[in-house]
Amino acid sequence: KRSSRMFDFASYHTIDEFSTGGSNRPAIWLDTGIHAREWITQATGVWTANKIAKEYGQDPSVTAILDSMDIFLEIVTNPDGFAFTHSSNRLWRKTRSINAGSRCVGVDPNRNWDAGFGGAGSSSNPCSETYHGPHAHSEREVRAIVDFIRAHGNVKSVISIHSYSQMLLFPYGYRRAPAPDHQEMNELAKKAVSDLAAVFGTKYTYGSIANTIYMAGGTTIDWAYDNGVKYSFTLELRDSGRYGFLLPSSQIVPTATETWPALLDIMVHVLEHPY
Ligand code: PAY
Ligand code: ZN
Repeated sequence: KRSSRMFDFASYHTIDEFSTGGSNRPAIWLDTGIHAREWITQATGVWTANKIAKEYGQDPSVTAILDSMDIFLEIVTNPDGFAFTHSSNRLWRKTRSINAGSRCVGVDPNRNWDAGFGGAGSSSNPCSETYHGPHAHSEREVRAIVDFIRAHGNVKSVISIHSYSQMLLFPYGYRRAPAPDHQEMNELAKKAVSDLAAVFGTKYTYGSIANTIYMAGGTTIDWAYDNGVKYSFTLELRDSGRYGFLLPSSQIVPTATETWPALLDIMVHVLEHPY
């Protein structure tokens, strides 16, 4: 079953749901494109949607996953920002919110979550690329996911897909101290990046956000983790800086193809480690 749900917000949010039945099964949440300019991520989301649908009943892991869990995938997580990267500024990152008292537009939707909100690596300046917003969950794009995950109540994994830097990251971003599940996440990440590299040799680093890329307060996966979603990861897809956000379209299929085994490793681990 592939259905979409419309949320009644000014920007509408479409979520692909992959489910073979049951009611409120344990679920995996995937999002791409929360940062508008990270075009390889929305493209990878589309490829991945097709892959999930195609492999059910073919690939034993996908079949096992969908026989007992549901997958939710939001591809264009920042629709207003994405439209703006097409119409006006290819490198737009944030939402398109009007900021009271400022001429600058937009909030960083990966600094807007209620986990270390306003902390290191976020800015209170509306003109900054990492502006955290007036309060946690001020952005409709963020609030929609918060409400969805809370209402669902059985989300076991959140995977938020960004680019670029070639990294597999996990909590925390808002503090340097290791998360309680650090060791398990580290081992899973190690396996996932090794299976990713096995496809075309693309090298990923892995570790906590704070210790691998930089400190960042108010990120998606820190909120998910602190709200009971144990398996919370962020992928930073290709490349490592040569083209950055302007990754050539010839790399879309290779990027999505190599990312798939890493996603599958995480999803299989979630299936095999119920909690
Ligand atoms: O993905 O949660 C994460 C790590 C922090 C990201 C962030 O700053 O929100 C990392 C950047 C991103 O994907 O937005 C990295 C890219 C290259 C950037 O814009 O600096
Ligand atoms: Zn990003």
